[in-house]
Amino acid sequence: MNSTDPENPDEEGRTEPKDAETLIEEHEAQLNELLADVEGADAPEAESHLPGLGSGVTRRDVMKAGAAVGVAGGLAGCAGTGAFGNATTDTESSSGDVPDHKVPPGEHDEYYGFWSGGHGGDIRVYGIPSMRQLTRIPVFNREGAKGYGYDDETDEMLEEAGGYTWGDSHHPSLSETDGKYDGEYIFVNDKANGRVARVNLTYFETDAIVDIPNVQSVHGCCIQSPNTEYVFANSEFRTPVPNDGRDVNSPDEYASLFTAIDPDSMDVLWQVEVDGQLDIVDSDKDGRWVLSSSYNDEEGVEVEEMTRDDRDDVKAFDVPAIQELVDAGEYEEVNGVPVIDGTKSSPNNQGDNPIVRYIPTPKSPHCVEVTPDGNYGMVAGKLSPTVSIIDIEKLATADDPADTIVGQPKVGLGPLHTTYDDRGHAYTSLFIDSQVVKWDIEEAVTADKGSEEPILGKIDVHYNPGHIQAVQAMSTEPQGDWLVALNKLSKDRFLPVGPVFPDNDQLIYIGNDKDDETGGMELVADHPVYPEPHDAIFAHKDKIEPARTWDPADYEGEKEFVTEENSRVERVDDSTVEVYASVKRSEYGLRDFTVQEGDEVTLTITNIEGSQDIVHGLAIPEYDVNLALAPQDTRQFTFTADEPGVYWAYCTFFCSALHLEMRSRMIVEPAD
Ligand code: CUK
Ligand code: CUA
Repeated sequence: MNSTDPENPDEEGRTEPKDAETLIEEHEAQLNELLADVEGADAPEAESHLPGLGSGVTRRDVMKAGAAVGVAGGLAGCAGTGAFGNATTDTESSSGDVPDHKVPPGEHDEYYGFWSGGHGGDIRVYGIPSMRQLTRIPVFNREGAKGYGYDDETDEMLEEAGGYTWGDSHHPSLSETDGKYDGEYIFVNDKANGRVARVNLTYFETDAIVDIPNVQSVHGCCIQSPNTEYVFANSEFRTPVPNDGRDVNSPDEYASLFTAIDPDSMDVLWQVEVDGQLDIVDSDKDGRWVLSSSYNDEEGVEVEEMTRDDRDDVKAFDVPAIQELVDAGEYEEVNGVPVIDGTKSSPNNQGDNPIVRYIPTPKSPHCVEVTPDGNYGMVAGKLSPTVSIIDIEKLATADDPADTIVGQPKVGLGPLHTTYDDRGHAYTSLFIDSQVVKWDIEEAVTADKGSEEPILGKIDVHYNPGHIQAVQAMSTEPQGDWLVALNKLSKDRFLPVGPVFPDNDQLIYIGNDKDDETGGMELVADHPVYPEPHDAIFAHKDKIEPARTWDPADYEGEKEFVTEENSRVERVDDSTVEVYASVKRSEYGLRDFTVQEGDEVTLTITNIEGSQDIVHGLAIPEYDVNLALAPQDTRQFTFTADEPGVYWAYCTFFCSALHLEMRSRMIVEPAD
């Protein structure tokens, strides 16, 4: 429907497809209509060509929507148009040196970076500043290379968490102790199926997934600072609660829920129903307030309704007050979960101490990120060119929630996400302008709302950044040297690879404060990325202590550690066989094993090697068996031997000069 011209249907009622140019124009017109302006700010003339792309390439080609609105800073290197004029001088200017981001062979990066994989469903681990990919941790996705989702344990975990074949991971959050990353866990949401997973950072492996009742889509996800007492998850899509067929045609009755999860048991503790919608979430640094951004407080079901109003409410949840109500039994139970009424008219929100404060914020904002000192929550305007600064201390005292907004700098078009250095600066991604803007937080609090005074500089990125993240900015220990812009589009920056382009993560050095057009920010590297990470979180290498081999004590009582001596076949009954085998370079504890056609076979395999980096696999062709066994690890695989014959079990990791010879023979004897 959308791609045809409704004016000119042919004789069969079909219409001509619109050409590409028309589609772009329509998209721009739609955006321009929605983009809110800040009073008194003049829009500069839009540039019609982009630098570096050649004269044939127009702004439209890189989807810089908003021609009529103008582009703050212009496009030609963003220098000197005066659109953000009045750039203030930072007095802490340093020498201007940028350290080498290339890490020499054999040396290590200074930081770990954990990227969400988007609808790839995984977490990707990078070294910063080299941007080398170190590994990937499958989370919501099955992954042959790590045998994840194949062995009984991970297969059952995925099945019990709904049995979906994929997930959409957006927001990784590192566990904290005293506001500092403690290197224990990453928690991450699944936007696609309303789940939250926990990744164990000792083994770099997903160890729990909770399928959250009463919600459809979990977008925002964060831990509670400073001590990870809860994990919070926001349902983005409003649905009937419970979504069992009731109220399907009454969108007024749909709801969004704020969910609290116990990080140890991964049980859902309670939920809070709100008016409007919920989106991205971040915790203060004192264990009291949790802020949620929101678009679509209109409670619309179509885009025109969702973007109708000039304001949406940021919701501030008073977590201890909610916990008190739960403890006192003041809730309704839905699908086994205590659900608290946090709507505006709820008795829980009358009087001086509401459990949810609704803070009106312009316009369909995209996120909220709390400053490392815990003083402010920054809400990027998306359709408003501003960031709203919420003073967290005022949440408890302000009579009018609107009074908690203590600053609103005008930063540029399409602000989405904000991150921080260790020197009082904020950095905000500008999706439409394709820039990162650096600004001074305290100056933005003292300046008039809508002022560009706090802007220190802007740097072009390529193109359309979503999240940006600086090193350790989500903890109380920001480092202030590196920042990554996770750009959604790469356009012509890399060799073409067919119609699906890589994203482009760009590394920017932010350690220098300079009085120039970028405020000292310097672009140092482009990095093509498989689609489609949304966010990343970085920790100093000293914060993470991965194991080099498994500790069998960690699975004692659950799985047998199989030695060479006790490798064996045990018949349990007429149709059940247990096979136990060790594995080492270059042999399995059993050179062959025999089962009967129709048997249910459980393999228990232990890698008895003690040396780090010696991983073995066990694959059985035509039986879809795929185990990956790190040193000292034991895995199980259960299957039915329903096809008689000879099957060569082999090792999938090239582990020694006799790797190819490293086999075992499974003989399935035919039933009579
Ligand atoms: S959302 Cu994707 S760019 Cu899921 Cu954090 Cu902003
Ligand atoms: Cu073990 Cu190859």
